[in-house]
Amino acid sequence: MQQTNFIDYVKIYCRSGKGGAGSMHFHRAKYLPKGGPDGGDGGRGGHIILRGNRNLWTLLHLKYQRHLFATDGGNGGESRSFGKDGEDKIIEVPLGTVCYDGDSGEFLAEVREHGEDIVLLKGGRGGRGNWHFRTATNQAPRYAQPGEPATERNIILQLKVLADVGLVGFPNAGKSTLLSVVSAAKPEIADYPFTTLTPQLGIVSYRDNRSFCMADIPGIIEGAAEGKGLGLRFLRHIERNSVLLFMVPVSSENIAKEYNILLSELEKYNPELLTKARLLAISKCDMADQEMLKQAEKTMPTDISHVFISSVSGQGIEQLKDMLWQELEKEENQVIEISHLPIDIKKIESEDSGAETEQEEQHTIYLNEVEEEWDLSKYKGIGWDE
Ligand SMILES: Nc1nc2c(ncn2[C@@H]2O[C@H](COP(=O)(O)OP(=O)(O)OP(=O)(O)O)[C@@H](O)[C@H]2O)c(=O)[nH]1
Ligand SMILES: [Mg+2]
Repeated sequence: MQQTNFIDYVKIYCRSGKGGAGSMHFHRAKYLPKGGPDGGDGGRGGHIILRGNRNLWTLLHLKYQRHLFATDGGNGGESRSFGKDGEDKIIEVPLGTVCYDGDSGEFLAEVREHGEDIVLLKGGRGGRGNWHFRTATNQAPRYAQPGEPATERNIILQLKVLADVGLVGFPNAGKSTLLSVVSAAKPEIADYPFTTLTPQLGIVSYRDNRSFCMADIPGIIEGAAEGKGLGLRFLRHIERNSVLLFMVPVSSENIAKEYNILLSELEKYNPELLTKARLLAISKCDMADQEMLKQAEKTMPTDISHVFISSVSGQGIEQLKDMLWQELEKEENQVIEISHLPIDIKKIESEDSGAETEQEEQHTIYLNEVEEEWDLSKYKGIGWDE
C-alpha cells in the first residue's frame, strides 16, 4: 500500500487580530494644570495572509495546524503614542492553491505566483485616541474609539496542481507506466486497478533542454461523478493543465466508447475541462496483433488526433512528445483560465477526511465494487514486469 505525504485538502479555522483601543488620556505635567487630550491610537490587528511559495508541493505542513490566529493590535497610550500593530499570520501555500469558504464552499481566492500575497481576513482597525477628537468647542473629549473586532472564518485550502499535461484514463490504462518512462518519476505500477491513489508529477525532458510537467492522476471509471471508484475529486489536478492526454489500451473493444465515457465524466465534473486541447494515446501497442490494430482503427474516435504508443517497446513515445509539445506551444493553450466552481462541502468532507485514515479500507471497497461490474481480465498487464 502506497503511503503518501501528498495532502491536497485542508480545512483551517482562522482568526485575524482585533484592533487595539484608542487611548483616553490627558497630558499631565508639573505647573500645567490642563495639558489637554493626548491619547494615542490603537494598533491594527494582524491579517491572515495567503502567500504563494514555489518550493512547496503539498499542503502537508498545514495538516496539523487546524487553527491559525493573528495577534491583536496594541492599545494606544499617553503622549499620543500608537499601539503596536498585531502580527500578521502568513500561510505559505504551493502555487495552484485555491481557497474556499469552509462553511458555504464559495470560492474565495487562488494563489498562482511565487511571493503573491492575498489578504484572506483583515485585522480590525485600531481605535482612535481622544487626541483626534479635540475640537474648538470640546477641548477635553473624555472618549476614545474602541478597536474593530477580529473576524473569523473557516477556510478550505485545496491544491490544484499546476502541470502542463494531464493524463486521463481508466484504471490500468498504463498512465503511470508512461509517466515513469518519459520522466524520472517513479510512480507505483501494477496490473490491478487503482494502483495510483494520489496524483504524481513528473518533468518530461524534451529536445534542446526544454521540458514540461506531466500529472498522473488516479484512474476514472464510468459513474465516477456519482462517486464510483475514487470519484472525481482528483480531476481538480487537471483543471489547470493546458493539454489533456487521454489513454486507452489497444486491447479495448471500442476505443471511441471508452473515450466518450471519459469525456462525459470530465464534463460532469466541470464542463470547462472540455475546452482544453486533447490528444489520444492508444497504449500497450507492443501486445497488439494485426486484428487488434484493425479493430482499434475501426473504433477510433474521429474528433481527436491519436498516436499508437507502447511504454515497453518505446514505440511512438517520441512522436507523442512531439505532439504534446506542439500543443503546448500553441498560443491559445498558454493561458489557462478556469472558473473554480463552488465546492459541495458535505460531499467533499466525507470523501476527503476518510481518505487519510481509511484509505486502505476504501481501496478494497472500490476494488470489490469494480470487480463486480467489470471484466477485469481485459485490463490485466501481460506480465512483462514479473
Ligand atoms: N505490455 C504492456 N503493458 C503495459 C504497458 N504500459 C503499462 N502496462 C502494464 O499495465 C498495467 C497497468 O499499468 P499502470 O501504469 O499501473 O496503469 P495506470 O493507468 O497507472 O493504472 P491506475 O494507476 O490503476 O489507474 C501494469 O501491469 C503495466 O505493466 C505497455 O506499454 N505495454
Ligand atoms: Mg497509475
